[in-house]
Amino acid sequence: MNLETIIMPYCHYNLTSFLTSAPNINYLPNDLGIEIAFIGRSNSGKSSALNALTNQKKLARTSKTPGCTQLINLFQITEDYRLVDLPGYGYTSISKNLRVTWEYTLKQYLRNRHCLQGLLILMDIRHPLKNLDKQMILWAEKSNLKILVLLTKADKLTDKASYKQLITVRQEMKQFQQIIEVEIFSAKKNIGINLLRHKLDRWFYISSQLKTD
Ligand SMILES: Nc1nc2c(ncn2[C@@H]2O[C@H](COP(=O)(O)OP(=O)(O)OP(=O)(O)O)[C@@H](O)[C@H]2O)c(=O)[nH]1
Ligand SMILES: [Mg+2]
Repeated sequence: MNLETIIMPYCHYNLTSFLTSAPNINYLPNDLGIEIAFIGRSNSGKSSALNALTNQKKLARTSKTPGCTQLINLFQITEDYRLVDLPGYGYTSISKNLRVTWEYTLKQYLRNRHCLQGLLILMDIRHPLKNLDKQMILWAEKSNLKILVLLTKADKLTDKASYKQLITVRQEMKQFQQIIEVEIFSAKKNIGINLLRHKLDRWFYISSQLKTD
């Protein structure tokens, strides 16, 4: 066990509870503490990943119909640590106006929310790295956010095909400035969940240390 493992506080993700919802960034709670957000295309499995992480079936609403999450939903792990479930982007069945407005809201959120420290970018393992995914990575890099890409619904592919996609996406990440980690994930089959918990522990810990310096 290394020193970091000993001193790093462990977050009790299973104690996470709903805090509030906001239609846009003007309605968010005070910009204090530390936030980590789940972002990704509509239907990529953001809300399901949050439920798997917190080991709660119905904390965030999920649906097989894309566009299920329509508000910025905030959940608190502790008073200072929050998880944010964002509506998905790239959902073609809503009006172009609504889509553009939402994409603008996301940009504002990534750019102006100071307590936002990390972004989990979820992509369906069968359709990774669409243009809007790349756009989010570029915005996140501009705001100096920590980034982890999760290739979701890995249970839909064989192990071999999942691994092949993982290698391909890791290779494609080299086009970005920072080193971006990519992992395989499945909320359904509990793949990658402990790894995600460790990653978040680390992000919350590092961010809280930076804030107190
Ligand atoms: N097979 C499989 N299905 C999944 C997994 N994760 C999510 N799903 C399914 O994918 C659909 C969308 O999941 P959500 O978690 O609602 O996706 P979302 O990204 O929050 O969607 P929006 O809120 O609409 O943007 C649901 O039918 C889920 O049951 C997974 O790991 N494996
Ligand atoms: Mg959702």
